[in-house]
Amino acid sequence: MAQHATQTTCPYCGVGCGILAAPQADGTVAIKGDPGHPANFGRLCSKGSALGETVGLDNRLLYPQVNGKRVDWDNALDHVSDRFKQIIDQYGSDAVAFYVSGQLLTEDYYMANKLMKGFIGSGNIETNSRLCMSSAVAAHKRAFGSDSVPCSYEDLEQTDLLVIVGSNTAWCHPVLFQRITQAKQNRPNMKVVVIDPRKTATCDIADLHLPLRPGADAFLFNGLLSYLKQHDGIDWHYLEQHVEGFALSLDSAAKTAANIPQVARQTELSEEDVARFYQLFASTEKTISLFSQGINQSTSGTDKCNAIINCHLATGRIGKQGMGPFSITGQPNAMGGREVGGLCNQLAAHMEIDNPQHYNRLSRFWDTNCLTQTAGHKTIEMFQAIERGEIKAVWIIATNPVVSIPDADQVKRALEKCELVIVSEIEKQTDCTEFADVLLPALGWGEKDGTVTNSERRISHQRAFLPAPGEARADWWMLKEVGKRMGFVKQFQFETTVDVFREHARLSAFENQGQRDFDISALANITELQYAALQPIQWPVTDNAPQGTARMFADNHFYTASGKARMIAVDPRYPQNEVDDIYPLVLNTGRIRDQWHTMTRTGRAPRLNAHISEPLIDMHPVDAGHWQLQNKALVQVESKWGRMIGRVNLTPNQRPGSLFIPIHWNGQVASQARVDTLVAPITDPISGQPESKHTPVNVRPFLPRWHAFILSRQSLNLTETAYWVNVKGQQFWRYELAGNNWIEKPLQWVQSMIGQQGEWLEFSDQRTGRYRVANIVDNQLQIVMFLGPDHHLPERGWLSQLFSEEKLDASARQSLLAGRPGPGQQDKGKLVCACFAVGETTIKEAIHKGEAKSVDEIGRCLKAGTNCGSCIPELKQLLTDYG
Ligand SMILES: Nc1nc2c(c(=O)[nH]1)N[C@H]1C(S)=C(S)[C@@H](COP(=O)(O)OP(=O)(O)OC[C@H]3O[C@@H](n4cnc5c(=O)[nH]c(N)nc54)[C@H](O)[C@@H]3O)O[C@H]1N2
Ligand SMILES: Nc1nc2c(c(=O)[nH]1)N[C@H]1C(S)=C(S)[C@@H](COP(=O)(O)OP(=O)(O)OC[C@H]3O[C@@H](n4cnc5c(=O)[nH]c(N)nc54)[C@H](O)[C@@H]3O)O[C@H]1N2
Ligand code: SF4
Ligand SMILES: [Mo]
Repeated sequence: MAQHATQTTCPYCGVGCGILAAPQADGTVAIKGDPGHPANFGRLCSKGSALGETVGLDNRLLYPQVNGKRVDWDNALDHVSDRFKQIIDQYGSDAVAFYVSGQLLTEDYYMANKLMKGFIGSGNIETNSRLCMSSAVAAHKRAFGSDSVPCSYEDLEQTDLLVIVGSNTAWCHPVLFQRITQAKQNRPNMKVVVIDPRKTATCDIADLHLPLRPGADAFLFNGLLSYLKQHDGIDWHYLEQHVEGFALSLDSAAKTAANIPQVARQTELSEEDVARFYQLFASTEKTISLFSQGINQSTSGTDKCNAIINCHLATGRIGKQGMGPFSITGQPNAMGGREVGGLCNQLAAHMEIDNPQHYNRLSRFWDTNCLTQTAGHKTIEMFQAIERGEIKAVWIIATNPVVSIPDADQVKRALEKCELVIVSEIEKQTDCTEFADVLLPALGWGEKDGTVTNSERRISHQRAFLPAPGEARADWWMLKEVGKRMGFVKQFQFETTVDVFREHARLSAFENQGQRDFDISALANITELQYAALQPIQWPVTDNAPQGTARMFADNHFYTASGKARMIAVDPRYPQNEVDDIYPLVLNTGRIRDQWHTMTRTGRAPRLNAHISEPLIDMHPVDAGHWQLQNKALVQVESKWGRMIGRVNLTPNQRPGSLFIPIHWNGQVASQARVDTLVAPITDPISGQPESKHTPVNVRPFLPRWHAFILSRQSLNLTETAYWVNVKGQQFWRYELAGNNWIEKPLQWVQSMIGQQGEWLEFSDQRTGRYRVANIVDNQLQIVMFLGPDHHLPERGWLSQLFSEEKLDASARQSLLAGRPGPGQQDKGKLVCACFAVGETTIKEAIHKGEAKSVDEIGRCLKAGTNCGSCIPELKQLLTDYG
């Protein structure tokens, strides 16, 4: 494989793993971790490992379309630029907008920002990073005068105390989690504290888990600051030399979170736990606080980030090996988006709209006289302005806002109303393309070429190894073509990605002289060959640091006017919307191990769909008792903004009083499972980031007249029933269904979908309303359906396995309509290890038999956990529960 493999990067999370990808003769792609990449050193998680299953062309958007008709590129691009010009002439430049994404390559992103801010002359470019990183960005700027992430991944391995707050690293940054786990094994004195209302897989390595009251983090960190002051934990020398604002911040902490008993009440933690955390922090010099969406996605997210950063400044724990506040980015190029100024209130290369010097400098560099003078609408406001008709055209690129923006039905209304919706996509049909007047086919991962920057500021090259399918083109190419057609020929004269990258690098260097943190001047004259061979490198990359920079602020110089960092006085607040009698539960949302965002790509990979297959509502058993909900029953969840239906999963890991629902299910794969229809469109006043982790909701059982599931070798069109979910499996499709219109003749119904050929096995019990049917052709299972009046249907695991069997044996046939394996047959149970398809039952059996007493032994006898390692926390849990 090695000689044909292309060195590239994973298109999913901000860890930014290097990948070796080798297309095979049979059309598949062999995927391996790149041993030479400093983010992963050869490791990959379950999602990265399954990339080969996602590159197929079914449902790919291959040709441009205008108003539902296929057109050629010239037509499509002329249409876009003509309509933009018309709208701008009539209503001004703020009547158009771009909504883009941290999954664009830096070159795409640079182009989008240049066109909108520099030449259309509006601030109306937003990115999904508003929903993701904007609180951290705002906090960095307040504290450091620049949006700089100080640390490196290496620091995570070298630290003595890792505080993981509002991050489920085990599932969301799995390779980094493996590196941390390994470091902890190598140095058992290293301590890990996890701060999260839920007990997550990340708690697997926690010495201390603080399941705090949702939204209470700023109380906890202000309390920590008070504690440090009271216990001689402050580095006064560092403060006096390098920090401003500390007196006010310490005051504010003392006023709002004075002592441990008070903090324990505010956070609903035990005094012992709070004290243990504070003692650990106070006594450990090498400390990192790693934070993510549990902190950022909040109406006080910026303050929460600063409350964390304050504790690092107060102790001087920044800019040194193994220490610092570490905001971890989510998307593969969230960091690159920040470099190019993708948010509506930034300029490119870490410059500011309201800084006259920056404004003037960028105008000269871009050779423009219409650089936007004002920030545009932030994401939530942008879609509200679209609904009001103020914004008349929007170009959506590499993001799926109908699924991912809070108050998602509002986004639907806005797009329905919008005069001109342009969508650049790789998929033919998404919740968003349904609203498109113009569809532009983009190159996807493996086909496109450019750079991305990961969480540790490391720029890596993402390289193409597949041909462009159909007429798909790169996102940057579409943007520059529209720019040229709008009359900016000279400024959009780019031939290749390296041209774009070079301009981006030159801009970072332009009149910089150490004033701006983002500086990759050493790459400003990069040649095509050098770009093609570019190896991963951390910015700043300058003449002084030609090999890049692992750690920022090592010289204690910050990018503020005084050169000092700032502590920010934080007045902690609870979430804006609290529970009440009508909406008594807190809805928390986030991610699961094997799906990526709105599932358009991971949903293609059967092995990623097997871990958690249905829209899931995690709930504590105490709450379930109160609302009389049974495990695995269908439940309707409702907020002031919308409702959804999913399957309840009872778990003691959940905090009583709060639900957790994943963000992934979209309207193409499930009837009513877009969780963002429920989420409140309220935002942090500073960052504009929505409060996606805290919406008051209520629950009630969803009680249709019948429940069913169908497993079918061929795909079916089943989107008519009150509840439906479809899932792609290994050689089958799975349909979860429930409805109110009774199915009178179930056999005929099934036969109307797949025909009557072959052998039909049926079981029917009129009295209980239970019905089962299976169809076998040439000794192979074609379809099986279980139907009943309630959700008590057999597990789907064993039946699913039968689709991979060449021939059904006699005992499988006999047990088919029982839905359970007969003697001599094996049910693997719920999938745990995605790489080797090892199920829970198999693992439990090995544990019972004494064959597997440790994760290593499970690996030795079943292979589970030995490839990507993403399931290791679950293996450990099984060992604890059944060992
Ligand atoms: N598998 C997978 N990995 C991904 C992604 C994916 O879609 N799937 N997406 C990527 C992206 S874009 C991002 S941004 C990252 C996100 O990565 P994370 O931020 O780690 O993921 P989330 O699950 O959104 O939320 C993290 C945790 O915050 C907790 N939380 C909720 N409320 C609070 C609170 O008040 N305080 C504290 N301390 N914690 C709270 C939640 O319970 C949750 O466990 O993941 C990236 N990685
Ligand atoms: N309630 C709640 N909502 C959330 C979150 C949460 O935690 N809770 N998290 C938020 C966060 S942190 C994020 S980052 C967002 C993510 O939300 P989105 O950005 O909306 O999610 P994706 O599914 O990644 O959307 C990317 C789209 O681009 C398409 N695509 C893929 N590659 C390319 C390409 O190369 N070019 C083009 N043009 N298109 C491409 C994909 O098919 C897909 O439709 O969700 C946010 N929404
Ligand atoms: S941790 Fe997984 S999803 Fe993230 S970059 Fe690495 S392989 Fe991709
Ligand atoms: Mo994100």
